[in-house]
Amino acid sequence: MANIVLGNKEFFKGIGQIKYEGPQSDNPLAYRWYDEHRVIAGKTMKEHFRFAVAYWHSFCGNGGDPFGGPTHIFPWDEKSDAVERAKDKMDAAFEFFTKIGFPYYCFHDVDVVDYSNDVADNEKRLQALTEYAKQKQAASGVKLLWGTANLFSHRRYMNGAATNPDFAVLAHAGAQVKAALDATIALGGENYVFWGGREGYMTLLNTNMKREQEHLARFLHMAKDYARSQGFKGTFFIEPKPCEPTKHQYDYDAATVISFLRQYDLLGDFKLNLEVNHATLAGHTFQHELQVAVDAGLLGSMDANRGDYQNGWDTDQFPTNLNEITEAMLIILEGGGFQGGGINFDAKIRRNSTDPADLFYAHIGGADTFARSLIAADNILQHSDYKKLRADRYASYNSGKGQEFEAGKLSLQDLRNIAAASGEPAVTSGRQEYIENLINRFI
Ligand code: XLS
Ligand code: NI
Ligand code: NI
Repeated sequence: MANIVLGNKEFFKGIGQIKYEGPQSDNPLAYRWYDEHRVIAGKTMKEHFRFAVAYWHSFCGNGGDPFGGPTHIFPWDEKSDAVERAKDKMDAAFEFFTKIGFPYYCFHDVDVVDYSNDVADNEKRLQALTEYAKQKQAASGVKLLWGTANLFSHRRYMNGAATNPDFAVLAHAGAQVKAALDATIALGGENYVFWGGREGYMTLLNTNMKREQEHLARFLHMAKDYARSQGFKGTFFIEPKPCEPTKHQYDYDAATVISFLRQYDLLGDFKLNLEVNHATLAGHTFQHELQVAVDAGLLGSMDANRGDYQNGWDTDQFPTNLNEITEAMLIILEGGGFQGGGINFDAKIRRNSTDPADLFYAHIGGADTFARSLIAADNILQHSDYKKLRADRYASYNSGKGQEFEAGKLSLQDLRNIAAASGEPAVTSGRQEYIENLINRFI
């Protein structure tokens, strides 16, 4: 990565390549834990995480909220021509990817270039930026972890996209997904994401839920068939979320999505992209969602962020909580890692974080949190009795009648006879506090 400034303009002036300096460093623009070459549990940190920058939060999200307009005024947003403006933004994006040293990025179609209401014109715009991105990828070595289409911001999608009661809207969603798939494939994108932000309802009073879900499944099959016909070999991910912006989103949580994929015969091509703050909105821990996906063999990728304990929104803050991420890394490590995906920072700096350096601090902190948690989780798995404590709780199923039960060799009558003969079972502690202390010992 010799040439850091790839365009003809430098957007993040005064900030160079972010390097690993080790835990003793007091340089806020250095990694203290994320050493991409360090090998943990047989893989480098770079391979474990496959960190990605989210185009939307980092280069489009302008700090606006429901109570006020933009606070982040971007120097790449000045030109009047949409394609020229988009190229400036892409220059800034690749400058950032290169300086932060992440191997991947992710985008929605409309993050890359503004869309009009003209399908053919939008295709041309995205193609122009796809060509530009190809050159930037080749020059920087940065790759596309996944692409997606934004089927939730435009007014036409207010009643849903693939689940819209109006077929004309569904057709527009199809046009957008086709173009986004073409771009993803042309850029060697490794995966393609569907987050159904408006695929749900605001009230059941006006909604035919069964028909809408059937339309969603049909739509996903069409997208998958088209991408495969164009040579796409990657994985499709569904990103669950329970609500926001809809009152109820059909892809509520991991378990709901898995049962949907099974019902509509999509398990062969689709896996899950889990997001921390979506899990907590669904009333689950992130660890719960990870475990559900791992147990089904469907942990594809993750969107990293965190919510806020005091409110119930998708606040998309950068992750900093070592305990939470260590518990997550335990599940990811034991589950064998991500299948095709990586860790996309679907997180945004705060409205009042207005220095260009803030975007760097945020990503550095996120990467260091994961790196430190990976080291802790690996140590817990290798040098503590964490796994044994859990396994021992089930020891009674390893032999004798317990084993016969697991093998399906007992009847309900047998259970009754065993209970009557063996009397009241001994009381056994779950030892939660002991295990919690054990985790803290390694952080
Ligand atoms: C919104 C989602 C979104 C997806 C991509 O809550 O997290 O950003 O990741 O469409
Ligand atoms: Ni989200
Ligand atoms: Ni997300």
